Amino acid sequence: MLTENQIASSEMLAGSTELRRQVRMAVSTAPVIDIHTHLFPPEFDSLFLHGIDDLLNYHYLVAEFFRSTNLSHAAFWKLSKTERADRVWRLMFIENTPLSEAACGIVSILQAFDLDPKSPDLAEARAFFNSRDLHEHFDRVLSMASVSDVVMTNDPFNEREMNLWNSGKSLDPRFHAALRLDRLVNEWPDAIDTAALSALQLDPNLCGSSISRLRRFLDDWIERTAPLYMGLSLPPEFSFPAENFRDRLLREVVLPAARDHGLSLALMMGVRRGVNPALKAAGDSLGRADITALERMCAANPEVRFLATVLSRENQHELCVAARKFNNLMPFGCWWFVNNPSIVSEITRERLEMLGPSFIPQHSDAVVLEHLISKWGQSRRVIADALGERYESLLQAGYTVSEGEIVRDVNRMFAENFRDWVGLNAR
Ligand code: RAT
Ligand code: ZN
Repeated sequence: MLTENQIASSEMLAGSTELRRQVRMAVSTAPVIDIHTHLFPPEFDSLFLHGIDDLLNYHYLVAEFFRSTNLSHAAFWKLSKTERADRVWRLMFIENTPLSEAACGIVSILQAFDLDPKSPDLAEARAFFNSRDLHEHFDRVLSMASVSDVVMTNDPFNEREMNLWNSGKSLDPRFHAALRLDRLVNEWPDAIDTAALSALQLDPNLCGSSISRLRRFLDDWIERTAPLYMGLSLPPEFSFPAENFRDRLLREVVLPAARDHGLSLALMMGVRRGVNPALKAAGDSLGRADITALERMCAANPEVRFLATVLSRENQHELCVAARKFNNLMPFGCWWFVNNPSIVSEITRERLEMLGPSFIPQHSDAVVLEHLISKWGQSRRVIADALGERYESLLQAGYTVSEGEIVRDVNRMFAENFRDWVGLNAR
């Protein structure tokens, strides 16, 4: 981080070409804290996804694959992972041009490793990824993407993952946990029968000591994983307050745990799960969320810090306005269906205009390690353009910025806002 003296002594940028160049440089090299991913470190064994077969099985590509094939969903899922990857490659990269953002991302990953994006098959790419030492490869990818820290999504209801936590594996210090509470909050009372909760003898109506037992369950997982925040995704119809189990679980279990442990709560709003179950993970969709529910949560819980991202393009402006009203609300990222350059550009410009540097522009949502390269590469280009535009407006208004000030602003958005929000420095 630059000192105040360094910022003050760095040269003022009075020309627009040089200004743009400096912004691109600062944004493309800034170490970023990736605040929401689905990545795991190599020591998490089969949960650590990497390489060409995992990349081509990514659900963003799978959804698009079915746009261009007559193969049935059932027949596709009967294939092995490598066979599915071969099919996706042939259809989307050989027989068609990889125009979509997800497909273009694969091209940029191959390119980054000098692999042929027009190869007739995957032999070369497989040989390359298989030959890599996992730990070295992992370090290399983080450095290529300039990612300093990775926040995982840790589901206490995922048995495979939780067995790993229980086995006491030590974690690479660049990885941080985030406790994901979807199953608990959105699937009550079905959650009672999961392996995670079945021993707790919980009452489906949350009577008796169920609430305090659930609180202890959360306390235990908070102690075990030391999460930076708790998070959950919410359907468009989420309302607050409400007369339902979700509301009680939030009010009586999750929010008190957030308060007591000083943990932020990340709300990911507007997802409709399983719209086409035949597509499995690719079958989710979106809907416009009610941002007034988020505002009421922020108003009713001033001592809790909320992170929020919204899936529908139509909600983005409302989220900016909500953040102007509540300084316990931090908008973050351009999530999933809005993580496309055209929409990231629009959202980032809107946020800069309405919130200045007081938001977190992006997270990767990477599922496979090498996604960090494609997703951050593309996001950084778009964010640099949006930010360059703002500095140019300042220049036209009569305010020159220096290289040091640009680096300070980028660093704030790419790392410091999150660090401060979740108290990462104080840990
Ligand atoms: O964006 C995605 O890749 C989704 O499939 C989900 O993982 C989503 O980000 C989530 O965290 O629920
Ligand atoms: Zn995600």
